[in-house]
Amino acid sequence: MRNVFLFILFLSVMSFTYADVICLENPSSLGTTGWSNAEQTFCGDYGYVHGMWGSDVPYVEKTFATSGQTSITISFRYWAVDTWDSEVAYLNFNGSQLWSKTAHHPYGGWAIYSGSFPAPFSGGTGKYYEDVTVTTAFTGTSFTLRFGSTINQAEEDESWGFSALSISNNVVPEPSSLVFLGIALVALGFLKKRF
Ligand SMILES: [Ca+2]
Ligand SMILES: [Ca+2]
Repeated sequence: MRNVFLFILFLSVMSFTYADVICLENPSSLGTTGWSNAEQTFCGDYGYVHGMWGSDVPYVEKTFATSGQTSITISFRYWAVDTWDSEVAYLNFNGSQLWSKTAHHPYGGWAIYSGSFPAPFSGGTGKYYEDVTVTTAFTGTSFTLRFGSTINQAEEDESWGFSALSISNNVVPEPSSLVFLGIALVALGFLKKRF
């Protein structure tokens, strides 16, 4: 019997924080996603990415609804292709920079993509990316993500995009789970007195 209550207590503690997925973009089918620029590129085996864009599209945005959380976790792949020249890739969260990374060909510090991918200037060799996961404290009900790049040349020379976006909100406990925990604690105390 005591083990049962210990298990209930364990479940109650585990339920104190949990994550709800509020966005999950699958590269195999992005669909209509509501970004401020709808361009997508099919990249063979990898699937679809948002972009690719040159300096004519310096950023794209989308606003997401959320509730009840203490923080937001965002994962994505950022693509930096061809001949960036010390320009900056970034993600802004409600106007504040949450992530950034400088790129300068030949892209020290970036991962090399070996699959097929559009890279017009380099003839398919200058394909780089960074897989990013960031978490930011946030208790509001909506937020705007802005992916961008400070590149200053056309897509034929240097380009950017992103893919595989997933967002989860890290949720605070429901009052019901606190009641659950309270019952478990009282029961434990009762059992301790008995045995
Ligand atoms: Ca360039
Ligand atoms: Ca440039």
